[in-house]
Amino acid sequence: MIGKRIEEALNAQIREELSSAYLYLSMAAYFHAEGLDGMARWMRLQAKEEVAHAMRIFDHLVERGGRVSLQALPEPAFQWDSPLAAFKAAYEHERYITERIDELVVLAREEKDNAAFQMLQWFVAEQVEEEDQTRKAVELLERVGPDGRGILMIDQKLGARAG
Ligand code: OFO
Repeated sequence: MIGKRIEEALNAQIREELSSAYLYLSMAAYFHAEGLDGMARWMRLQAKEEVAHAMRIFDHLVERGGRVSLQALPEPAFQWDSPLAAFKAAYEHERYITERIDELVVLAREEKDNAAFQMLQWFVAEQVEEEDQTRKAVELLERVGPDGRGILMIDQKLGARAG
């Protein structure tokens, strides 16, 4: 059986993961509207990954006799000034999610909840990848600046992300 504090914190993290999916879907819609279908595809895949992250925690709660309680999601931003601004926002968002995961790890330790602690180790590793991917996209976009041809090349590159 899972403790109340961990149960509440994991439910809050389900909301964070689904909020991430919502944010990235909004970014996908923005990229489609800009004619950047490769970046849109990247974001759509990312949104799917975020739903899978939420489901990992969902399943953990179910398996341990906890109660999943879904919460309202904040409305994501609708528009960004440029592809660079969108990917910067994605990178900042991932840094924020890493902080949330780190706090959960501390809580699991405090509560001596080894099962949650172990489950969260997957997320610790995943966040390294999430930050790395978004930071690399930011670096590429910074390198080309406002050059349209460069942006189209990055669009193609990001659109080739494995699904
Ligand atoms: Fe779930 O890793 Fe991104 O937010």
